[in-house]
Amino acid sequence: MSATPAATPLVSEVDQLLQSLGVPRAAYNGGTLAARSPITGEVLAQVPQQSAADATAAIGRAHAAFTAWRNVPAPRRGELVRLLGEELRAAKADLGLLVTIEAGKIPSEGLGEVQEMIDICDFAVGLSRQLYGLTIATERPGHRMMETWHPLGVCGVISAFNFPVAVWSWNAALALVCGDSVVWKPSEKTPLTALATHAIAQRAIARFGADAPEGLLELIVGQRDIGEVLVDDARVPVLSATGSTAMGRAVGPRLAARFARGILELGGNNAAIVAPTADLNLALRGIAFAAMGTAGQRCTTLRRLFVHESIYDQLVPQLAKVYANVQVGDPRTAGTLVGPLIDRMAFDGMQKALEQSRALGATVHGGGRVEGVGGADAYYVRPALVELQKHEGPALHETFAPILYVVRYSSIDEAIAMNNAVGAGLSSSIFTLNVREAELFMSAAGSDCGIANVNIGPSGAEIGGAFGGEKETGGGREAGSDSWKAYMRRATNTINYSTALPLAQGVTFDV
Ligand code: UN1
Repeated sequence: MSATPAATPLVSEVDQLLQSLGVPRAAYNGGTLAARSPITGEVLAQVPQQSAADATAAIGRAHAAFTAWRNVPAPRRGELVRLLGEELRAAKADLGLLVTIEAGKIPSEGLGEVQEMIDICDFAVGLSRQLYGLTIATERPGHRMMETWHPLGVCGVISAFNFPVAVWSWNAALALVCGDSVVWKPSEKTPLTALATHAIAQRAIARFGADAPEGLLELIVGQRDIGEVLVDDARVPVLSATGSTAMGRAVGPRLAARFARGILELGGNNAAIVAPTADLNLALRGIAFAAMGTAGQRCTTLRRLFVHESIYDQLVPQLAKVYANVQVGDPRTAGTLVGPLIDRMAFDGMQKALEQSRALGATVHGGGRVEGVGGADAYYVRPALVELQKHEGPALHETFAPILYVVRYSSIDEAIAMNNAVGAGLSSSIFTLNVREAELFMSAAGSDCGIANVNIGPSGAEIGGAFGGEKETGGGREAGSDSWKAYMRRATNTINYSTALPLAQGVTFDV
């Protein structure tokens, strides 16, 4: 057992927040997982961790819950998600602040993350009356064909530190209306926001009443071993996993070995093209948010910028000025736009990528540690703008930090080819007022990513669209559009209401 952290102002504030959010003190005291704030680097709480056996037991409870929940009518299931949305609205300020403290986001982004949870709840409530299947024309007289969508089972969710609560909600809100139960393993870097979200969800369940079985929403806090239990348990037919491509490479084959569905949301190496006709003022603002927002720690963060040679010398010096002046610091300080990196590992990874860039002869603006904010274990950096002669080296891989690589291009085909010339395929964008370029970029021969935007950056998607990407991003889709189908199983039904038995394809079989 570890000691309770010393009661600094931040520790006391977090304790008060967790109390007002309804988290029992036993859930964040006396355990072995140190929950930290990247703002100061200090330990906020000692969270008890679950073992592999605990995880298996949680899956057992969730599986039992599923067998009851699947029989509750979908619109009634939607009512639970409506209550969850209500509870999230009531808790928005506190949970948003806790996201700021535990993940280091500026307040508008902390609150925005909770808003994203509320949005997906609203979407899922409507969806609970729209889980439509097709009716299908049959070739046989006196027959009817249709498809029905049924609940699938326990949905596992493994989420990352950078969207510590929204990613759970994209999955949980859909899974719940689809008739599935959920077992959630949050990042070990952000257990407190997970505990708070779990408490909020339990309030919704309590208000909903007896139709919600025990075990419907399970939370397991701990290390990789309990994630592996979720990956391997045959009672988990669908697993949503958000994290690195390396994690996906480990998870994907194990899911495939037991024919489970993976909703994989892995790395991104997102690019933007700035074309000769671009509205440069708008592009500048779009690039700044997409590349520096969330301190470069979104999977949709803009990491590569392709600037047409005719405007390079106009745009890039302006961008360098924005990079030099953006306020880096404690996210709670007014005016701060760039908060801390999550931890030392992120800082080291960033410095390594910058060294590799320098070795290639790149011009590096910024990128150094900002001293004098937080403590020795807090890592603040000035975002880096890296002018590369060629599209090469560290630009070809995701580094989860605020580094924007800039490369010149001369033809749109060359720019699109560079956009597509990396392993990841999550998000992309083009700034142009030329409709031919915009349409080409979004066409079959254009960007190969799951998200392709025009005149906005690659990050900050709304929940209404399907979210996810191709290639090494893993192919999963979450949130809006028809992403719900991954959480259900489809049955095709053929009904014969005649007295004859005509066979399909003209086959005869007279006995
Ligand atoms: C993530 O970084 O894991 O599109 C998700 C966005 C956010 C979601 C990011 N709505 O940037």
